[in-house]
Amino acid sequence: MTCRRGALIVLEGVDKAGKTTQCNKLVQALQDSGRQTEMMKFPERTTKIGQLINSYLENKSNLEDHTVHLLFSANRWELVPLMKEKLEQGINLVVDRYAFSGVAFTSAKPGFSLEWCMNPDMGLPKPDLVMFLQLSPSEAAQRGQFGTERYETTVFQKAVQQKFELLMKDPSVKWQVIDAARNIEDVHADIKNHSVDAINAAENEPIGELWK
Ligand code: 2DT
Repeated sequence: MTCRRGALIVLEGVDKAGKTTQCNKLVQALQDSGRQTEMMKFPERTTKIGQLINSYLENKSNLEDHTVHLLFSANRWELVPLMKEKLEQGINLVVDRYAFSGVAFTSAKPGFSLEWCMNPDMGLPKPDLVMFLQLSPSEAAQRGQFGTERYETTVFQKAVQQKFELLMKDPSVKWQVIDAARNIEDVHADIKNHSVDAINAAENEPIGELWK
């Protein structure tokens, strides 16, 4: 039998929705059930491009808005060979943010169309499932203060949420909205069920191309 490929599973959502916690729990649960699984996150701050992005996010440098958008995209493209290699080896990838964050965050800035923002990410490996952790701005506020990085303000996060809602209307992507206002274990159980379904469905399908 030929090796079954791994699934590409993405978690998206606004800040404070619990993405990173849930990614970690999902990876652990899938590994515990005997499925080879690894976690990735974007931006991946350790590469040369990632270091430029990190310095920008920490407000240690300024970059022109189009430029930083393209750097975020390049940061995904530079990891595509590795991602494909893992998926082809049968390893599932659980990814904390992907092109959807890229488009939602840049298009929340004045003067950026959704279309312009999507262009550089067209053709990336297409996720088999994108879960959007839904949390209202008031619920997010109850989870404490935002951090000090760029973009961590209520006004900007609301604009980002609206852009995610537009992206979720695209039927070419398999979106699943997850109610992130529940307790960690309930959210996790939901995410795990959807992920197992996606892994089973992906086995026999080739890796798709995003937005193409
Ligand atoms: P973390 O706090 O999850 O490290 O995110 N962002 C992210 C973009 O503006 N464009 C992108 O393509 C991606 C992946 C979202 C860091 C911040 O970077 C934003 C929050």
